[in-house]
Amino acid sequence: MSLVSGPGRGGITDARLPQELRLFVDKHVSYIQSLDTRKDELEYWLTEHLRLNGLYWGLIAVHLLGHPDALPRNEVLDFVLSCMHENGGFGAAPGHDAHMLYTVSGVQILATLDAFDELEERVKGGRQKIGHYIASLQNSATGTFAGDEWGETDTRFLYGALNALSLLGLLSLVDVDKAVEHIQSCGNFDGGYGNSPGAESHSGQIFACLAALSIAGRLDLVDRDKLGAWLSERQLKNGGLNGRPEKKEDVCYSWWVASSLAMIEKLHWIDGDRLTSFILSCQDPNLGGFADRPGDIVDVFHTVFGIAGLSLLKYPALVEVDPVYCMPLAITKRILGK
Ligand code: 3PZ
Ligand code: ZN
Repeated sequence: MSLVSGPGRGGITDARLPQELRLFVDKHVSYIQSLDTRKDELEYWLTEHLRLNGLYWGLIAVHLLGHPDALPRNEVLDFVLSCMHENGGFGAAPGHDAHMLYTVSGVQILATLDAFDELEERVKGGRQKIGHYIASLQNSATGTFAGDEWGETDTRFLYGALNALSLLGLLSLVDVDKAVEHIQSCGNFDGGYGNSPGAESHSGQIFACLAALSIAGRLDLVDRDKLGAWLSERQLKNGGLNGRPEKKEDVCYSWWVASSLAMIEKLHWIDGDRLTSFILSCQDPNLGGFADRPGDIVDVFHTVFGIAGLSLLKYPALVEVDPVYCMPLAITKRILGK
């Protein structure tokens, strides 16, 4: 049975779907809403160092589920701006040090809320400040980006920088050509990419490198057949995808691998129905949310990437996701004029 077409297919909450093919939309929305109301629980404070990222993951999840107003816009906006520093960077929570990863989440949330004008009203020159913070993290000799002023570089930071700067309309603040050269130097003979020249190919790094090349308009540099073959070998018998050879399947790789395949127009090289079934089997039908694999404990990270994976696979009634930004496609189109 095809999951994406054919007569008589109902919506996502269609009770006629067999239990194992249903997406528990309302459960997932309440799970995400509950994350911010459990402040008396230890886990809430243990994850404080992830708060702004967690908010981005939750916000994107409810948008893709078709419930964009499930989180209170004004509170979200106040919280994001309370994480912003004078230098334009964002921390994970108020009082936490600024870092590239949180700054990217901050920009993605502001973009999703269509709040760049409010940013300017509340922080004079806010967009430029953020842009200059990100640009200050580029090494002009190598094209790479550090996560913070202390140094360590990572292709995830390079991708994050191009992601946020493109949404801000400020890509011209950095040396995109040098960044592209660095990505090329991370390419391997198997068609994939690693975190640094010579490092083993890994799906997470491949996603970061492809998405960065896409933003730079340089997907022409990719060996699509070779990379598509490597990526499609990530699908295991149970339908799930792993991050590299010999590793276990994990719902988040449904996103890193499938979005990479989508960017090179090879998503049809994996079995979408079997991947859909695997992702759905990772839901918690009672609490809501998705785990890394069936039976494990759910978290907001695997929840957004599970839902985003289903969206790429055109699961009925989900909002279409942009494989490069992991945001609703309608929003990135509005901002980037695609
Ligand atoms: C998870 N981070 O380093 S983390 C993350 N992982 O901040 C968030 N799949 O304790 C959550 N593994 C859960 N909520 C896990 C984000 C990691 C990825 C770990 C993971 C996911 C398997 C082991 C790195 C974007 C941003 C960050 C990452 C990847 C992509 C952890 C472990 C690590 C982290 C957080 C919690 C389970 C949630
Ligand atoms: Zn995972």
